[in-house]
Amino acid sequence: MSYHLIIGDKLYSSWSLRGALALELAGVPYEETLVRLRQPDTRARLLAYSATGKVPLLKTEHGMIADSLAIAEYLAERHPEVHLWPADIAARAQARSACAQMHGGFMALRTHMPFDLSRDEALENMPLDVQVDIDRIVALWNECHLAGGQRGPFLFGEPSLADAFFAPVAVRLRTYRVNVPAHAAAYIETIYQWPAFQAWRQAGLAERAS
Ligand SMILES: N[C@@H](CCC(=O)N[C@@H](CS)C(=O)NCC(=O)O)C(=O)O
Repeated sequence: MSYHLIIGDKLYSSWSLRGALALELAGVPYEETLVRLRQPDTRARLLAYSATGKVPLLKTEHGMIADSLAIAEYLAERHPEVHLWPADIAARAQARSACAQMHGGFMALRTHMPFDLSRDEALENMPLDVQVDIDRIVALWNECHLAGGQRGPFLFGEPSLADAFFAPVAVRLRTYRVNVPAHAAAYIETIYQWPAFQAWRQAGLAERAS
């Protein structure tokens, strides 16, 4: 099998980060192509890979897969021995639920707190709907820890696809200097200590210079 991941800037593309972390969790080698976003040729370059015009994209022996959640599910199905989802069915259901909520929601957070790994500044005014999203996410993380049996610092103990999906949220909460309860702060630190994330972050910060 061979994988080719097409991503946007590591500094800015939160969905690409999710796809890359899913591949890192799977522990499989892959080729990576970075298409810089917000450039005059971005759309044409993305359309050359997929009619969706979006990243991440994963080229596989079963065709081009668009969308981070579809990529995650494909890898989980393709590499069952790795347990990208928690092994326990109840925990797995909650992990899927959390990822789906992230994938389809928290629009206020996504709109008002764009992903930027290099940011280190609070919002001047925190809109109420963003605070509502943050409060819900912090509660959701706690629910995940409970459903996962609190067997480790990641959402379901060991790193899983749920962490791939919430790593960009951890980045937003840290880079916008949001005050969060201790359990959420500990989880954000867990993400920042995760080698797979650290490698992406370092590469993202290096993009600023190029
Ligand atoms: N639902 C999609 C969202 C993908 C998405 O919106 N990606 C953004 C970058 S993070 C993109 O490709 N934007 C195209 C552009 O900026 O030209 C997923 O989960 O993969």
